[in-house]
Order: sequence, then C-alpha cells, then structure tokens
Amino acid sequence: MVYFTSDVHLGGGGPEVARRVERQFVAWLDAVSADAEAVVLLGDIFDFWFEYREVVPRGFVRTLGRLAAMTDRGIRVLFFTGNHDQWMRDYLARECGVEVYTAPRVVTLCGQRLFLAHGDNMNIGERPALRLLNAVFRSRLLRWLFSWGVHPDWAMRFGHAWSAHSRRKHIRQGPPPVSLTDPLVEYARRYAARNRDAVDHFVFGHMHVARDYREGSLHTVHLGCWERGPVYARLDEAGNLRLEHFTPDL
Ligand SMILES: [Mn+2]
Repeated sequence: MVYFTSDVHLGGGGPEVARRVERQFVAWLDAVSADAEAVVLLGDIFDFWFEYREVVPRGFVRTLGRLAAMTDRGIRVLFFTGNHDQWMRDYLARECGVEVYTAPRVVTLCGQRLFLAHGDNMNIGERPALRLLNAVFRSRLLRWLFSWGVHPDWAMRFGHAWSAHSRRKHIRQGPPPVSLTDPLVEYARRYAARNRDAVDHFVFGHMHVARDYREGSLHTVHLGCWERGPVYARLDEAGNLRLEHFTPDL
C-alpha cells in the first residue's frame, strides 16, 4: 500500500488545535505503518517551517520520531514541500531518512505512474498576485537575507503570524468550493495532452478541499486539509487509488 496526505499544518491554529492535529497525525502514521510500502506527504505538513544550516524549528518531536522510525523499518517517506514548508534544507533527509522533493515529480509506486505535486504554483499564469507571491517565496536572495538578517525567534514569529493571517482569511471565506481545484485539473489535462508517457493518477494538495475527479482516462485526486478532519488517499496493490477519511481512535 501507498498512502498520501497533505495540509496537516502541524503547529497551526493555536496550541490546542496544534496538539490535537499532531496526535491525530501521529495516530495516522502509526495506522498506515502497518502495511505501508511508502508514505507520500504532499506539502504543508508543517504550518511554518524555516530551516537554517545549523538550526531547525522547535516542536514536532512525535512526528519527527515517527518518520525516523518508519524509514528505519524500510518504509519510504516522500516529502514534497508545500508553500508553508518550502524553506527546508537537509534536516528531514539526514535526521529522519525522508526523501525531500521541492518540485513536482512523476514517481512509479505499486506499478502506477503518479504525478505528485503540492499544487501551489501551478496554472497561475493569469493570477499576477499569486505569481508575485510565488516569486518572493522562492527567491534565493530573499531567503538568504531572511536567514542571515533576521533573528530566528523573530523569523519564526513572523512566519507563524503570516500563517495565522492566511488561516483567518480562509476561515472567513468558509469551506472552500470544489471548483477551487479546477485549475489543477486543467493543469493535469494539459500535462496529459503534452506527455506521451501516460500518468495513471495525479495527486495534489494545497486547495484544502478533497475531491476525486475522473474524466476519461484522467484521474486527479485532491487531498483535503486536516483541520476539517483527517483525510488521505490510499493506493493498493491492484493500482486503485481512492480518498479515505481517518477516524483516529484517541
Ligand atoms: Mn495548505
């Protein structure tokens, strides 16, 4: 089995929510470890992560411990960075044995060709504000300035404030409509038309709305977010990929 999840936003939503979500996430990691060959984490696992060469954010010990234990047992953990945790270096790879990817990638698992991406900078050609934000976030110069010019305590405070601001905005807007995932479906459509090597399934996170979409041979799965209830996708040995909800027994 291969399991996929995203947008856990560990550490977000205040201490109480953060503790609850981490307990649920760790329970999920324990549950899927029973028969997982690989676990794919598709971005925004952390609500804010900014890593220095010698210093990493505090917290998340249960999660990091579980990830290390899983890879020690031979379970592959693929970690795709999201827009909230893209400032990652080599800590998770070295300390927890996780494979970290900062860009979309086609991977074969259980005999299926999977296009995997968080989904934050795809099909945004006509969204200038998003393009600008994306360029700022990905700028190596700004990252360097932030890293060397701002004390880490302030950097973390700033990061959590930014994350909380975007969370409040999303809460004000109410539950996201399924149509939010349409640009990613369109991206998948174009990708499938351009590339001859057929992709069996596209899996995305980012939009915080769960959706299982089929159109001819196109199959896109959009993972939801954990604050609205733990959700994940499961790929079985026969190549079937479907969304599931997790009810932790806490
Ligand atoms: Mn997210």
